[in-house]
Amino acid sequence: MNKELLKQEKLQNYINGKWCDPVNGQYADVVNPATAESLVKVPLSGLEEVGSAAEAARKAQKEWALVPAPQRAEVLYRVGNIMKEQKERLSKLLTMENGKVLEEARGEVQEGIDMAFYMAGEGRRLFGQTTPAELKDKFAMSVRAPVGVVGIITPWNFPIAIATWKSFPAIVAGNAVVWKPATETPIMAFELAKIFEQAGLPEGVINVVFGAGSTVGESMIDQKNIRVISFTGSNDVGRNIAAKCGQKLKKVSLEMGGKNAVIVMDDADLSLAVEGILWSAFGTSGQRCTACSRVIVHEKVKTELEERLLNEMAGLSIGNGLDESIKVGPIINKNGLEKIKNYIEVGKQEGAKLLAGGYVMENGEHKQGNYFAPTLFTDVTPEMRIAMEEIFGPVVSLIPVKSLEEAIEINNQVEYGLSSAIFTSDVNKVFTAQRDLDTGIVYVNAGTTGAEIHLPFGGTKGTGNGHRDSGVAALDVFTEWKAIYVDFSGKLQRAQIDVQ
Ligand code: UN1
Repeated sequence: MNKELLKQEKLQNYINGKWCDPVNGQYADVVNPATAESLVKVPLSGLEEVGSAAEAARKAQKEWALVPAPQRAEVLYRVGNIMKEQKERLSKLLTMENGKVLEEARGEVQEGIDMAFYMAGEGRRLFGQTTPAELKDKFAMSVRAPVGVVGIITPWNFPIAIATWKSFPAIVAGNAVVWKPATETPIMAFELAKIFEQAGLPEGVINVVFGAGSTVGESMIDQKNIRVISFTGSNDVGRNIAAKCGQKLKKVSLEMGGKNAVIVMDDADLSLAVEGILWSAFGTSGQRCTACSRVIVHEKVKTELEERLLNEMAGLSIGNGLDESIKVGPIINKNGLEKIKNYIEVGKQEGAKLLAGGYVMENGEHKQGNYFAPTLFTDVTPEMRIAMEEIFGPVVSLIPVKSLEEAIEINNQVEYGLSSAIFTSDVNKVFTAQRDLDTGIVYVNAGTTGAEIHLPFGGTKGTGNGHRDSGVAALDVFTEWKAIYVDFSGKLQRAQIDVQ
């Protein structure tokens, strides 16, 4: 690791404002997926740290909730400014630990900066409502109250942006946080904790515990003090968290997979559609929840779209994202690579036609890292597994259709509902699609990725459990509504009874 970018050889947990080594002395290697180089060691903490973090958070939260929200927000303004100053360094570190190309890494850090300023603004809003009471000389209002201590569990594919989506609204709303980042990409978490420290966030308001889901994550669910779990990650893990939190009546917000489609109608601007598909399918090597993994194309333009896509795909440069000429970076690890490889076999066996890619790149400059060639299947039918299941890699399946109705039906028949997109020049089709596409995010004449932070982020069906990250909606996860009645009549007035 370049010492100018990161001095530490071993990361530490951040608990109650102190940096500490894991009690059990255990670590894992953090590996650059582009080069297989070991970057740093990450603690594999045990239950003890989770207990200390939850206790520190419980104590800190009491004081923090009493700090006026506009003052809490001042910390976030400082966090945003420090992130801005450090944007280039953070982006490089992000590319090194996650593999996404530098341009996208800068975009992700920017997403965090945007979130800092947006949520800092909430410090002067956090709106509740006043409403007339039904009785004379009585006042009624609702306010947002912090829930207390919140647990956040964040994934490796957006290690800083998603952390900001969850921690910033939690903090501005007066909560304290226990945070378990993904062990594949802990450097962003370590850096963000340092930024919180530098910005003057009181000790214990955020606590970072590095470790595995099966120990640290599970133990967070067991902590009595932790009242909310906000999770982004795989469907299996999310279901397990929801079941366990259900037993304990813990609030849980889940953001999971997607099987997002771009619909291309016969009246679409095909050049634009090709650009949108390339960007949303192969950007981040397809490792976004929002990545396009299906293209539902009108049969009249199918052949032309295939040709154009193949042409453009041939020009994609694949390699180490620190090199600015590279467009597609590596896959996060060998398991990810293996999963994608298996889906290629599944697709072939199901009878889909492989037009491009479909293999691990292992020669020359691709020897060291985990690279998968951008892949295009065609003549895919909606029932095939490659058209239904999340692959999380640079693999796109083309499904031909005869009409908009059929396209929408196919879009909606998967178990996920995160993002969808339509390319068309017909305004009637635009409005029909935006009404009928059953996803939490809909794009018109753009690909399936690129959500902005001030809008709600999340999806329907198997993508989540009804909550949203980002935007004002995020505050619903991290606050409880409190209804307050003030009777200034000086006498007992009974609601529903003493009304004349
Ligand atoms: C994710 O993949 O989980 O909309 C997050 C987007 C990004 C966030 C993706 N702003 O593609």
